[in-house]
Amino acid sequence: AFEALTVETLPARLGGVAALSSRIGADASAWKVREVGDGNLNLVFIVEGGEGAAIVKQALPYVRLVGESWPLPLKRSFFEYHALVRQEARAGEGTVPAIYHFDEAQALIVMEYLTPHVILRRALIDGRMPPKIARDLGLFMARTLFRGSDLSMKARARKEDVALFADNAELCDITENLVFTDPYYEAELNRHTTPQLDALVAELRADRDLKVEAQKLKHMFAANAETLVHGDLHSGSIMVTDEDTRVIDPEFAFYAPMAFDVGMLLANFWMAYFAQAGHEAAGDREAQRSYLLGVIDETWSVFRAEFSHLWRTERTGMLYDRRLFEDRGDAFGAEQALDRMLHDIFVDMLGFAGIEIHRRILGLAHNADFEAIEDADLRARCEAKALKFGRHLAVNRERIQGLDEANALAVRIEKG
Ligand code: SR1
Ligand code: MG
Repeated sequence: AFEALTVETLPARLGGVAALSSRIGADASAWKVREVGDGNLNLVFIVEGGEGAAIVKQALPYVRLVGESWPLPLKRSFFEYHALVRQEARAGEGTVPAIYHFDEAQALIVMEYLTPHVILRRALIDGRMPPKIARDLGLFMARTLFRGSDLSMKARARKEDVALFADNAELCDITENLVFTDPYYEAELNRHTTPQLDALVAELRADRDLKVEAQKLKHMFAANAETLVHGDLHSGSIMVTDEDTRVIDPEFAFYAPMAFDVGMLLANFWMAYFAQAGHEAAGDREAQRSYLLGVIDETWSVFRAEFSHLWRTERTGMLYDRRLFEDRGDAFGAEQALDRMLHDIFVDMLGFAGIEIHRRILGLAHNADFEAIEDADLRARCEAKALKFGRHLAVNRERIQGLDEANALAVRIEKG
């Protein structure tokens, strides 16, 4: 039966797991164990032995952030494991942590301890500018999203995978409610930590156009099983050094629109941008702002270029079948179809980004970019700008011509 690990019980319980002891040292009584989970859902242990270290991540049967009153299936660990396997196969070794062992009954994954990596969100708050993230994340998204779709996979294999991940419904339900619905009414779980925002929050909750767009985006998320998305690709789900970028925590993996991962990621970069005024002590904030806008721009262009490359070289699925175009030369219609698809991803990405920004300020799950700003007036000013920007993206996304326009708007809002 499932039993949650503790710092005390872990060595005795996992001492016999060869995949762990062979890596970190066979004498489990000498292991040093720390629980370091600071996310909303799970236990995370760093286990150090004489010969190395590993991470043990274990799901709990409830939402850690809220407590036992909110049960959550242990099976999310199964989906995380299967998502990591697929992401590594699609994006390449070294893009996610290596997996050493999976125990479905105990809902635990033993995986690579990434060091000296830090969580990207923390790095950005501290004023660091990891140089490779845009390229690494643009490639990661293009490869996982393209190769998990009907553009690449065989139709039956993809349909079977859609069926497998369909059982991750409770995690999807969290996204469907916390991201797309709760922020736009007085939901019980909502909290905004800044009373100075009350008037703006009331205005947003009375904003008919915004509500309609939020529901339209929710409909897309729920009804468009386009590809296997990470499902929670924010800057807290990425670990970095200056040389290396790893995507972690895909327990929300599900078949959903490609634009969802891209939108969530860029939203978190835009939130980091609007939070800069609250972290002046950590360095040159103007330089950090330009860096972030550059990262947003480059992530999208790398995504676009790699997606286009895969489209031209790896279209092995049933969609946009080469035979349709090849009799007149592949560029005849395939390039036109590619342009349309990238345009749709771009527009939907902006919408998902706007909604993600709102939910991190108005909903249950906040982020440290804003929460770490102690001065409530300053925090409110940062959050209000982000909310205004998010609203514009969600409502006017079809009229935004490119990332330059979106970034220029962010700059205008930031400067007031
Ligand atoms: C109750 S879970 C809240 C949030 O934490 C996760 O990281 C996801 O972002 C989810 O929406
Ligand atoms: Mg997570």
